[in-house]
Parts: sequence; C-alpha cells; structure tokens
Amino acid sequence: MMNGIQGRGVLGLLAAAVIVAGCGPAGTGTIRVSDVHPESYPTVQGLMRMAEALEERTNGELRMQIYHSAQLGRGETDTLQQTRDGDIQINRISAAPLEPYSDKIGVLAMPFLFRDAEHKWAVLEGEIGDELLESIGGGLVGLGWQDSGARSFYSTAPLEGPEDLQGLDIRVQDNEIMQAMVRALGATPQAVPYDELYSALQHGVVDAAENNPPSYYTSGHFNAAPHFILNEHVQIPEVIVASERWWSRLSEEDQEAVREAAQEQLAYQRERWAEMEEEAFEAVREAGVTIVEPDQAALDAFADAMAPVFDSHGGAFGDLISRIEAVE
Ligand code: BDP
Repeated sequence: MMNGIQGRGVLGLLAAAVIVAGCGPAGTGTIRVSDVHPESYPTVQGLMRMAEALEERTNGELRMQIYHSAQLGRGETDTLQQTRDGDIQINRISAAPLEPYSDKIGVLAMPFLFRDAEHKWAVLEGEIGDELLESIGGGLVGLGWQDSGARSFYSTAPLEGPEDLQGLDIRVQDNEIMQAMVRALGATPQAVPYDELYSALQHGVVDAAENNPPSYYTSGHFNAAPHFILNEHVQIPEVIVASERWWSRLSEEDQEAVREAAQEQLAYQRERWAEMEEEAFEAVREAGVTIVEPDQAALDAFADAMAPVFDSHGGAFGDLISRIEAVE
C-alpha cells in the first residue's frame, strides 16, 4: 500500500516537511500538544490555560492544539518518542517515564521522598526544581510542572497493608525505581500503558495498580479494582516538555513566551487539582469503593518494605536526596 507521503508528489512532500517540522513559517503555526487525560482533567485544563497565555503573549502567532485522551499514542513512552522526533511539539507527561531522559529526574520516584505537599512544592518551585527541569535532555526540553498529588495502591482484592500486595501482578509506570519498589513489596511489576490498564484490570492481566485519586476515578479503574489504600508512597509531579527539534527553531522571544506560559498555568492547574481530588474521593466513595486510610503502623510498614530502593537506586543521585530532604 502506498503511504501518504509517496502519494502526494513534490508539493505533498513539501507540505509533509512542514508538518514534520511541526510548525509553519518561522514562528507561526499550530503546536501539537499531547496528554493522556480527558479534557476536564486538571492537567488538560492547565494546558488550556497555557494555550491562552501563549496566544496572548504572541498575538495569536503560537497556538496550541491539545490532543487529550491519549489521541496521539499508546502510552507516554510512545508519545515521548514522538516528541523527540518532533511529531509532537509539547507533551504533558508524568515525571516517571522521563527517567531515561535525565540523570536526576528519577529521584522524584523515590518512595516517601517528600514530607508532604508543601515540602514537594518548596522543592519543585525552588532551585532544585529548576535544576531537575534543566536536566531533561535526549531531545526534550523541560518547561514546567503540574500537580499530580500522591500515588497510592488499588487492587481487585482488599488491601490493609503492604503484606496484601505480596505475590500480586502490579502495573507500574515505565520507570525502573517504581519497578524496584514493587519487587521490594514481593510483587511483580507489569508494564501496561495507562489507557490499556482498565481492560488489564478487568481481565485479570494485572491484579493491582497505583495512582492518584483523580486518575483512579476518571480512568474508571475504580470499577475494576474497588479497593484503594491511601498509602501515598510517591508524589511524582507532572511535567510539560517540549520537543527540542521544534524548540531549537523558535526565536528566543518565542521560547521565552512558551516558558512563561508554562509557568503561568501552574497556579490555576493546582487549584483545579485540589478541586478534582475532592470530587474524585466523593465520586468513588459514592460508587461503593472502600478507601482504607492506613494508620501510622501500616504507613511505616510500607516505608520499611520500600526502603531497599534507596540502597539499590539512591546512590545514583549523589547528594540530591539529602539536598531535597534539607529543603524546609
Ligand atoms: C497519571 C499521570 C499520567 C500517567 C498515569 C500513569 O497523570 O501522566 O500516564 O498516571 O500511571 O497520574 O501512567
């Protein structure tokens, strides 16, 4: 079968080249933006706010077209590759699958790294946060953060503590530290793209997974895995990244405008996040989900069970972990 480009002739090839560049003549054009979540989800809402800010700053020259609901690919590892290639110009992804694109950002997947949400934001909005964004490479450029709360485990069977996860097949993101964490719990990590996880839970391909309450709710996972334990083992933020291929063609002014727009959406995104978290808890409880709030002993048991991850993976981050811990 003839592919699209072959069928187009010389003019078609030129048009295709413009599409591959992802941008029309210097500084103009539509920016393809990817997100796995549905339109009403706080990450997409944040991107919409960023789009408004960017249009305003560039007098309508840079427009973001947001492809939400995983329209552009099969999971984030896939859309990250497309971003590298320049087919997607901006991607909103979790920091977890960014692990191979930075020697520092993986630190955010360390279990119980942050004392609480304030500590996390003091780190992300401070010097270390900038350092982490700047550390992103491999064809990507880090632009800014979004809130993603904290991740907890959920399962098809009741969960009271870490012992209930032993022997299970647990879906984790594409991230080595997360895989090590699940192994430390005596379970088997399984890589399943986010938008295929509902079916994997439903059909028993995996027994359990972990995520924040808004994702648990909007993905419908609560229907297939109605036992949620609020153990909050990691607080991995969301990241807005750009394709370097596209980025390097922008004028300095436009780069500045994109960076500022990415910064500007954060306050709004965090408000939407807080609202969505409440909504998610309420909705899943109403649907009959059991949310177990573990006591201190159960939380300590999770932290103890996951502690080996610091020995196996912590050393790679040098003094970054202690610098994060020292942030007030
Ligand atoms: C959600 C993140 C999304 C990830 C997903 C996952 O917002 O970016 O794709 O988790 O677990 O919380 O894959």
